[in-house]
This record gives sequence, C-alpha cells and structure tokens, in this order.
Amino acid sequence: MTERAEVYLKEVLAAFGIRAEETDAVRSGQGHVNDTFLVTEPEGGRRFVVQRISPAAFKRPDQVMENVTGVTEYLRREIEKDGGNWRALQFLRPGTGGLYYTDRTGGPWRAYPFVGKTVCYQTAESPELFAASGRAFGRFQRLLRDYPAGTLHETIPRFHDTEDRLAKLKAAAAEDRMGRAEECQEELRFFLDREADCSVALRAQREGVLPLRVTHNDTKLNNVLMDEETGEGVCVIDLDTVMPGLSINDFGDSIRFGANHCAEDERDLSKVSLDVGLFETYTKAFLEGAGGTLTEKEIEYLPWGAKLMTLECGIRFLTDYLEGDVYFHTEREKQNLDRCRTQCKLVSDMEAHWGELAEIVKKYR
Ligand code: GN1
Ligand code: MG
Repeated sequence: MTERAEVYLKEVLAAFGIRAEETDAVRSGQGHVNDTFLVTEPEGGRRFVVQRISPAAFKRPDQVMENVTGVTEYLRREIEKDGGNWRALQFLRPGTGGLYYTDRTGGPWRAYPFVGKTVCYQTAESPELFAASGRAFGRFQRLLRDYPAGTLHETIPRFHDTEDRLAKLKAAAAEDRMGRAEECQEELRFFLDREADCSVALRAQREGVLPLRVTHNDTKLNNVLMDEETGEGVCVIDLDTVMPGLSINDFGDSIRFGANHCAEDERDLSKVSLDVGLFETYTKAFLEGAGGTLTEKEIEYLPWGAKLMTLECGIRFLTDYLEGDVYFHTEREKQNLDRCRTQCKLVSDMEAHWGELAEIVKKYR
C-alpha cells in the first residue's frame, strides 16, 4: 500500500497555485482506484478537484495525461460547434511544468476546476437519470467519432481483453497466494463455464466486424456530471481509461452498473437483478446520443457488450480477491468477493433474458 494521499496535499496545492490548506480539502467521489479531493479556497470559494492518479492502476501517468489533455481539448472544440451547455474538463498546469505534478515519492497528481451547478449521482435514482447518462455517453461517442484513435496511448494495456482477464484469474487461482481459492470454487466455475463467451467481442474486433473507436471504458453513471436544474448530462469525467476500444463495451459497462437496483457489493443476492426496462431505457438513450455514429453490427452486439463487461468485472473482482485486494479499494472483508457475486448474478439474469435484449436493440436500430 502507498502512503495515504493526504500527506502530500500541501505540496500539491502549492504546485497548482490553489490558495488553500490541507484542511480545506475533503475526500470525495466513490472511485475504487484514484484518490480524489474536493478543495475549496477559503477566500472567494473557488472549488477544485484534486486527484492522485493510482500508481497501481496506471504505470504511465504521463500517457494518461497526454490522452486526457488531447481528448478534453478536442471535446472543447467539438462542443463549441455542437452548441448547448456541454462542458469539457480543463486541467491546470502545475508551476513545475508538464501536464501533471509529481509528489516527492513519485505519485502523479492533477487538478481541475470543479464543474459548477452539476450533481454527480452514485445510483440511477430514476429512469430519466439513467437515460440522461446514456445520452451523454452516446454523445461522447459521437463527438469523438473523428478523433484519431491511433494517437491514444493504451493507458492500461489489455484493459478490456476479456480473454486475458480470464487467464489472469486462472493464474491467481492456481497461485492462491491468500489461501482463498477454496471458498470461491463456485464463482471460479461460473467463469470457466463461460470461457468461450470471453472471445466473442474480441473475435468480432479481430475479424473487422466491430470497429475500433475512441472509448471511455468506465461508463458508470457517476462518471457523468448532471446539470443541477435540468438533470441532463453536461460533462463526462474520469477519462483515465479513454483508449481505443469497442463502443459496445462503453454501452455494456453502463448496463452492468446501472440496470439494476443494487450496490455493486450487495450481499443479499436475491435483491440483485437485471432490470430489462432500464436496459431498454438506456439503449434508446445511448443510440439517441450517438446519433447514427454506430454501425448495424455494433448495435446488434450491444447485448454482448453488457454481458461481457459484467462477466469481465466479476472476473476482475475475483482475481483481486484471490490476490489479496491489491487493486480495488475495499472497506471491509470479502467486499471484492461480494462484488464478484453480484456480477455473476447479473450475468445469469442477462442470459435468462437474452432473447428480449436482442429484440430491444433491434427495435432501436
Ligand atoms: C474502477 O475507480 P472507478 O470506480 O471509477 C475500474 C473500472 C471498474 C470499476 C468497478 C481504472 O473504476 O474498470 O469497472 O472500478 N477502473 C479502473 O466499479 O480499473
Ligand atoms: Mg470513476
């Protein structure tokens, strides 16, 4: 474990010219990976989001910052042409030069002004809200459709390489560093039984059926800021995993996270289920936002995106559990195992409703 991020705040705030003390910073956000603070300047009340990029997740923060700077600057120009009240994040440059600040032990930090008059929701409190996030991520696809995907770095290599994720799970189970494999046999079996599924999207990509695009890769509802008054999405955040990828994965991760009524780590699995109505709501909204950007094949594969992102996330949670909870932040014992179990339940539910999901995407094609 790295040291608590708090101990570096003083030097970080100074580097970005933010006139505030550590005591003006509060931890914020529910991310599992980065450390995020909201800082308010006592004089004038300007607010900033200050973040330490997780060194465990991102080995090349320089590449992360090149990607997010390139994409936000491009978005800003596209938004201007597009009209409306959309906004793109604007990163501060540290006094020390470069795109981010490195603390005394090598930790990478960035800062940007808080986007005012917006709310960040953790769960889809209403179908309208979920639809708003769908329109926002669809629009994100549309605004970036001509961005040269080849110029982006792969900030986490093989991030949505489901075959590779499964291989890593097998390796972690074989090593069984923490002696936890025995209690996870049922979950392990669940994933091994779906080994062939892990190749479906990758194969379609290799065969040129699905195109590579600029994708967000972490399209949870809490990564869209909503306008306080209208409830519409105005800004897509958490761009660390913007990479060349598949549009169906952006769609799928939203379904995984939002088309059910439970927390990701819910222990009572009887409460966890796929809400097919919400699947439809999101499909309609995402395609509306994308406005014709997606191909017929991409649309046909949307249910696969949902299933594969859920399956993959379950695999990742279980791998982390077996490796001793080193990647995802945890607050309690077995949290990663519980997270894995909710994903398995959702995958089973998607399988049970597969025909309906296919019909829904057909309807909005
Ligand atoms: C991580 O940190 P957060 O919550 O935005 C993870 C996603 C997972 C998600 C599961 C860089 O995102 O891939 O889907 O947790 N991000 C990274 O909740 O690994
Ligand atoms: Mg996030």
